[in-house]
Amino acid sequence: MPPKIMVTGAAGQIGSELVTALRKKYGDRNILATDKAVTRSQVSAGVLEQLDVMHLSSVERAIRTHEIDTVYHLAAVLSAAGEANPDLAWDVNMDGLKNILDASARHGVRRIFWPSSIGVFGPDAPKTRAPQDAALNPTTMYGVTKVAGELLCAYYSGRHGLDVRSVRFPGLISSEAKPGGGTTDYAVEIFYSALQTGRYTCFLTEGTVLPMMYMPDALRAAISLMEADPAKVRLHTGYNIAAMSFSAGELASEIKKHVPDFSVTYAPDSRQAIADSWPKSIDDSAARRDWGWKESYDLPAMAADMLSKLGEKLGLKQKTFNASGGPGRRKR
Ligand code: VAH
Repeated sequence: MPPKIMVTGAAGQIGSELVTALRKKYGDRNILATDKAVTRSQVSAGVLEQLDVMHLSSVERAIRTHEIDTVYHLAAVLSAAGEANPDLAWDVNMDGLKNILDASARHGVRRIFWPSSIGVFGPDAPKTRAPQDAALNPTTMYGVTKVAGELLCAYYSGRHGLDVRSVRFPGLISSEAKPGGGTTDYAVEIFYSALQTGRYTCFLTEGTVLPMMYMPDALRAAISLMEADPAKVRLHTGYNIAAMSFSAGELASEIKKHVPDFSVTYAPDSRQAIADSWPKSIDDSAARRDWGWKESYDLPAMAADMLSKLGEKLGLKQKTFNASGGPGRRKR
């Protein structure tokens, strides 16, 4: 019997691709895609339903009406937007999550996925291979909501027996919906600029190294964690997961292998301080051991696939971009 899944934040960077993957895997009729901001045509086409996770009664009604037994709760305010509006970040990221947990506990939801982030780490965490059990002292409101969210999920797991599962996503790179308000957004914007204008001004320094992951790997991580045998899911806070780490300059160089005339200048802004507070790489041995996590894309394979997919999406006549490194070669 396939699960009846509700996705919140379904119009966002992760949600838009996750809904497609879930519909393909479990069937369209078993996936309820919701978002706060939806257009009339999206609703009439049955693509999205309007749902504001800040309204508990609306969340309960959606779960009851559609007999939801599984929730992927993605609606959130990201790090840079959260620093610009900390109150909004707290309200959406905390009250929204608590509404999902309360409604799930009241209406028999079987399993919940909620994305944490490497934003939980602060400047005092090890910069290289930050461990699963590092002290979590974030210096952003986003990070505070992710630490508090992990603790809230663990509390509901213990107190109400909710099966809540979570990973600490690194920066995510994707070709469908653009991210909004993140510190790692540069790693998506740069691809559009390479193909559309041939030049990009990066808001982080050339040498800024951050943990990153290609969206196909992120979706596979979420779905395989949700399908893992409960006995193997030891943590109900957020599992560290990793795929690659690279600097803004290394990403620019990889793109230039395909777009030789591409030029990048670096003009760090307020997001640099956020990036500087995060680790450069992550130790994800717990996820590998407990539920078999392993990435498929490294920097060359991701860049080639991104350029190819974006070239098609933007209707640009581009040569096929051949991955210079095969998927699955681990780059740290
Ligand atoms: C952000 N993309 O930049 C998110 C992510 C690790 C970064 O959590 O806020």
